[in-house]
Amino acid sequence: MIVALAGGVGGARLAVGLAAVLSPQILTIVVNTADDFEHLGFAISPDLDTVMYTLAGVANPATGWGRAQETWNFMLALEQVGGDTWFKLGDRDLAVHVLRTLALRRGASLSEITRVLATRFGIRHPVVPMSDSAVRTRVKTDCGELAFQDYFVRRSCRPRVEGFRFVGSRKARVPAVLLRIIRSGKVRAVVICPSNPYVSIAPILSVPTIGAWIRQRDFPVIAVSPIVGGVALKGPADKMMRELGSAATALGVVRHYGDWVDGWVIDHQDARLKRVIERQGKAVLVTDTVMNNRSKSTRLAKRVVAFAQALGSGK
Ligand code: FO1
Repeated sequence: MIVALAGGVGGARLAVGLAAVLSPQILTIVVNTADDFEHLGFAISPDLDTVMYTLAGVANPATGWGRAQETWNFMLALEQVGGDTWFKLGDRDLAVHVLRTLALRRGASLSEITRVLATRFGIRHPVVPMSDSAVRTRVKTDCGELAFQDYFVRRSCRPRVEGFRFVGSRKARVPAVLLRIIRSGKVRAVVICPSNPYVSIAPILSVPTIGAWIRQRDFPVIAVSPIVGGVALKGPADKMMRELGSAATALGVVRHYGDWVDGWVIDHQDARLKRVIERQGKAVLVTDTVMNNRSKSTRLAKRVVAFAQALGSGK
């Protein structure tokens, strides 16, 4: 079995490629839920929805979040009656927020409603939240500590980041399906998708059972660098790295993750870093990591899986 850890857009795109290459019996996608929040009475799970919509082929290609062919009548009507419209909820997108909120209110777990929704979107691969209980990213900034969506959307990632807390991670309730996979001893590799190391991947690793499992692993962990040519392909990862004193380079990401990762996948643009990363004791695969269409996602996924298998046989 192969487990992929995914957050927002970058993670979703590699998840699509992995799902094209691996069967639902082999691949499980574990998704960050620390961006989740309650808004207008809805339980919102942005990264679960980005992964689900992207796998289903209905994600908005421009923004990476929300639905394609979206309309905004609800937002317009809400604005006319003085509602909060800083966090945009499209008319199609609303359907998932309503069903998830209703299910949670009736006592279903987040992993259960995620499984039901993914099935209804025709997704066959397991998409599993990292926790069925609330874990919330708090962003420490020069404007004080902010809730994640306040920092990310309302303030457009402008505040200077000083650190993060993942409130609730210590007592996070790992979904049963993920516990079974962890305890099965059948996992042959973990793939860390090119998501934001600080606010997409770190929250997943902060869940004690998941973090301990990966630390004591007997399989290779492969990570695809979210930084290409010194910039994040999407989102604030490079800005966060600079603000936290890391070099916003593929090497900076390697150093940031440290000994969690055995093999690194970096883009051709960063090929000059291969040797210095190998000197950190890592295996390195240099390839095209820019996934601007599904066939490139699939091609990258094929190479990542082959890389993982090569490292696994050596382990
Ligand atoms: N991101 C924005 O920058 N502006 C928005 O108005 C916005 C709305 C939104 C609605 C649903 C959803 O699932 C995601 C949404 N996002 C929006 C993206 C979201 O903040 C990010 O996807 C994650 O939290 C970080 O990956």
